[in-house]
Amino acid sequence: MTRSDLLPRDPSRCRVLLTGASGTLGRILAPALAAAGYRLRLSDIVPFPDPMPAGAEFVAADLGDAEAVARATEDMTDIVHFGGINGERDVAAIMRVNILGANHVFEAARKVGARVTYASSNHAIGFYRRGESVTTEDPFRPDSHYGLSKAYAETLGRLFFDKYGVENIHLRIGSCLPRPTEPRHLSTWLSPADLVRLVLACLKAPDPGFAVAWGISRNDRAWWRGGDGERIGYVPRDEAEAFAAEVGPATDDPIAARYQGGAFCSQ
Ligand code: 15L
Repeated sequence: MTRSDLLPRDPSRCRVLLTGASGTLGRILAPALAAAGYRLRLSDIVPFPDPMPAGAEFVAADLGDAEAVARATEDMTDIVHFGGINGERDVAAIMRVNILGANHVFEAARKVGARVTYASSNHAIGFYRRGESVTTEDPFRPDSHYGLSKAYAETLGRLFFDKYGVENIHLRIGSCLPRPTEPRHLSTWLSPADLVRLVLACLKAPDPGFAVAWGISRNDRAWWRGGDGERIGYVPRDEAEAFAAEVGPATDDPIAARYQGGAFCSQ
């Protein structure tokens, strides 16, 4: 039995560690989760650049440092793990921050009985062709060492649920931007408001077990189907199609144009 079986998932009863708080998505989530009533501990390797949300504290922690991650996780009911390297980089850096870092996060979650909500990425399946329908049951086809690190963390989550009962939800995020700016985004867009809805659903879900959800808005041209989004209570509201007339030209890189992961496939 995990701690979340014992406590109602009411925001006032949850204490949430947000890793990567100083990154682009962390800075969207921190004020939104605080406004929803969550007590937050923000963490990153660089200071939080915005005014601290009400009731939040900041703890610096390097994901590659197991003890620092364990300290940051003390007393938490939830870890919203958005920290890490967010694009392709050399293997050693990805291994330390994303892969070893995910191990540190899951191990810390196991020790305190916290639920993990993880920022996975579409780049775990980026080598499917555009137009091909992909479900969360389909094999990983990472398009980069970055995408491979996301596939690794999802599989690590599977292990930690099956072996230790650590609840964890993986969000295969598409392109979280203020608005779609290129044709690929008409399939992959996640609006900032839907990102918040998605993470709130993860925090509130009564019994997620192990779950994988697509992190996209209501996109008519979405390539991704199924998954646990509906089961955990995620109801997206924004639609990429509303921006179809405004997006710029398609990429002229033939490899990027062929695959769902876009430029990550040709890097
Ligand atoms: C990601 O995973 C990246 O972190 C982000 O910078 C974008 O490239 C996004 O995917 C995307 O695929 O658009």
